[in-house]
Amino acid sequence: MVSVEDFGEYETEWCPGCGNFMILKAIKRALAELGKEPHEVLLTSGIGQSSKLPHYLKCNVFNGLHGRSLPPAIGAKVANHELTVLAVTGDGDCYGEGGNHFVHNIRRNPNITLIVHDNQIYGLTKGQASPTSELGMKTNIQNHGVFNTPLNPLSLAISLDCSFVSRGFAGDVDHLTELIKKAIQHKGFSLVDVLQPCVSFNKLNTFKWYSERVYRMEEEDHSPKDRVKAFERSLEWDERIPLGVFYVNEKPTFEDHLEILASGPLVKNKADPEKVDELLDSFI
Ligand SMILES: Cc1ncc(C[n+]2csc(CCOP(=O)(O)OP(=O)(O)O)c2C)c(N)n1
Ligand code: SF4
Ligand SMILES: [Mg+2]
Repeated sequence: MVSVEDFGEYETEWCPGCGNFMILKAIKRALAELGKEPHEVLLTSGIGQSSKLPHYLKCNVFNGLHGRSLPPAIGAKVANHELTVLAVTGDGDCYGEGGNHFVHNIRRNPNITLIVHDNQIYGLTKGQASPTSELGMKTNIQNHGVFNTPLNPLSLAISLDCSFVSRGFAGDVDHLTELIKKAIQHKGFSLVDVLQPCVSFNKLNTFKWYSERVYRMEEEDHSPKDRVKAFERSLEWDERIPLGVFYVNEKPTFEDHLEILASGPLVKNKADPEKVDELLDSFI
């Protein structure tokens, strides 16, 4: 039986009280409750406070460039589709610098889970506006207030017909754990956007601010199969902010289209040097 302790306990560089701690806790709990062994899991990330998360649990890890958590995730998934692959990223890393990878991997639909620590700020670089920062929020750089229209990741994902779209809150670890479990179990590209207070640099979207607004969508109240309703729901913000699974659309994954994977993971194929020679010769 797998336990949370199997994923280890490490010292972090996060500020005391940061929402990242709860996301780490929820990921460990979700993996343990699903019975995933550390060696069966790969976490990829880019650059940011959020992207440090894979350093703080025991499993396979690839920490790459800013905005680039998804390319190694899909590469690894194709090489070994038996791996449980999670890309862990921040709102800047995923929706800003990595925006093109976000859009096009939704279209590809690899069977991976994307967890976005959405603190509505660039935390690591000390508090510049990110794509999800609120209009009017003042920062050291945006000292007259943010005037770029915020990006709504859920609406964007639903408009692209993303296979699984959800939102959690770092202040509700039980609910977030269940969401991450559902996202991992879903076959296809699964987005978990997590509202995560940054206690050092985002003085607007605090634990109190989120707690006063977030609510769990109940199953009888929302059907994730209805794309138009899901889109409408994704527009709810300000006074009330819904949490839960917004949209689900089961469809073939990227790996399903790759016939070569039908006989098993590529990593289990024995290398045949003669075939490599034949291939190289064919280019002469
Ligand atoms: C190409 C590139 N541009 C900019 C940076 C500087 N940089 C590093 S982390 C970061 C912002 C991270 O913000 P986010 O992804 O929201 O993560 P957080 O720290 O808030 O968790 C920036 C701008 C970089 N490392 N590489
Ligand atoms: S700067 Fe913000 S996001 Fe980064 S560790 Fe500190 S509180 Fe967390
Ligand atoms: Mg951020």
